[in-house]
Amino acid sequence: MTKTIENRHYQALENAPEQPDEPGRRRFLKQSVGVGTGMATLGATTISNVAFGASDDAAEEADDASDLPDVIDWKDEDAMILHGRSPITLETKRYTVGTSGITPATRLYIRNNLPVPDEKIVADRDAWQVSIEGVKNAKSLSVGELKTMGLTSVVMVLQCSGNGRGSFDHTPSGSQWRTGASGNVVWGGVPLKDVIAALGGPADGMKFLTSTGGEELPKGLDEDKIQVERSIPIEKALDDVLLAWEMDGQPIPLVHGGPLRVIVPGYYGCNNIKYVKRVALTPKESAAHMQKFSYRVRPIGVEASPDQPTMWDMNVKSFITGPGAKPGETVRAGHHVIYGVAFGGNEAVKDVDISIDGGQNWQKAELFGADMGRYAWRTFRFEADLPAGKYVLASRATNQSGEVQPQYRLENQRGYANNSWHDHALSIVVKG
Ligand SMILES: Nc1nc2c(c(=O)[nH]1)N[C@H]1C(S)=C(S)[C@@H](COP(=O)(O)O)O[C@H]1N2
Ligand SMILES: [Mo]
Repeated sequence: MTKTIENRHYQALENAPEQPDEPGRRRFLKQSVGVGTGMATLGATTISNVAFGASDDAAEEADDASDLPDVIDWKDEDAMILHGRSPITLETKRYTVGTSGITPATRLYIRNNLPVPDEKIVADRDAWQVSIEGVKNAKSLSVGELKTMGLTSVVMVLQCSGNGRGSFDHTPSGSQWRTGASGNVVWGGVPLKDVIAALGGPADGMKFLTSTGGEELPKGLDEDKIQVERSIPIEKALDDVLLAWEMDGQPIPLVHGGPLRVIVPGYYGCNNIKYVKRVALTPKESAAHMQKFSYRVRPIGVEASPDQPTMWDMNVKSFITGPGAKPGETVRAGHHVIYGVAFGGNEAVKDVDISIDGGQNWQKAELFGADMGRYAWRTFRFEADLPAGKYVLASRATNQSGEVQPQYRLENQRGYANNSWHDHALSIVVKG
């Protein structure tokens, strides 16, 4: 492997040098970001008035996803925005989300920190080995063996921590995702707690679950810096985490983590380790850079440090997906059904309010269709007569514990956790 390629991999994980501070247009909000436990409050608050209009049409047209790399040539390229080929970074276009609730594999976003492993790892899926550590009887198990130990499924929103990063004024480093680094996916596998119980239960003093990705690491670099490894609290690990081999009714495609993936319902994407080769209960969080310094929520200009909140549980969020979200789409004056998706984060969504005037007036939307459980997103609809004119359609979700989607995002260096209803509003023009 050449030096250039190594450097590129390294950079991808390190997320490139950070942008200098851009004073003046920052809004630090006193609000919970909904990540981690004991979430801190960041900075003081000044809300400046920004112009409404969150249309992402122009940007979508700029990122042509035709001629996709072989390993993902089965993706529905018309539905995708390509942010990067190496490592692969692919987003779902907002208007293609659909109204039946599930994200088909062909339209699910992709985020890889390192090159996708060779196809040979899915040639014999049942032979894939995962080392289970930090239990009384540590052992390496094959996927075939896991399949004899238990079975469950969960519908879950998979969402990248940086989803919505494209709205931040300070242009945080990383992919400029709009709404589409998210999808609602059915996963099938074995409850991790059943596997742990079968191996004698947790060893003494364990406080975290640390999972390691099975990518081959570029040689000559510090492993701790590039290893894809994340830790989550052991309470979550022993609750509803899965070791999954199936996605949307099929073996997990290679790019999405087949043969085996850790699924942490309600937590951000980065915790759902693909091609998992090691699942360990540990006394401490991983010492890998990805755990210690990446995915830390910190004020703009502040260095990353392990005492900052990490991207664990997701916050409440929703976005409208139509009508009018498709570039060039004509919306005619008359009766319309406005629709979208809403999710509660680490718990179920309770309500969605809709505004057609940029947040001045709100009315209840109706949750419709299949309720796929607390970790899934829920489709919502709202009927309105829309005379010709300009509209700013906004949605604002509330979850079961009463957490409401805020008007403004929490400003932070890396552009994580954006659930601002204002940033996700959709500007449409209705023609007579
Ligand atoms: N092994 C491994 N697991 C990984 C990653 C990775 O690069 N390697 N990326 C993580 C991140 S940041 C996200 S957002 C999700 C993306 O999952 P997807 O590509 O299936 O959509 O996978 C997570 N798990
Ligand atoms: Mo991510």
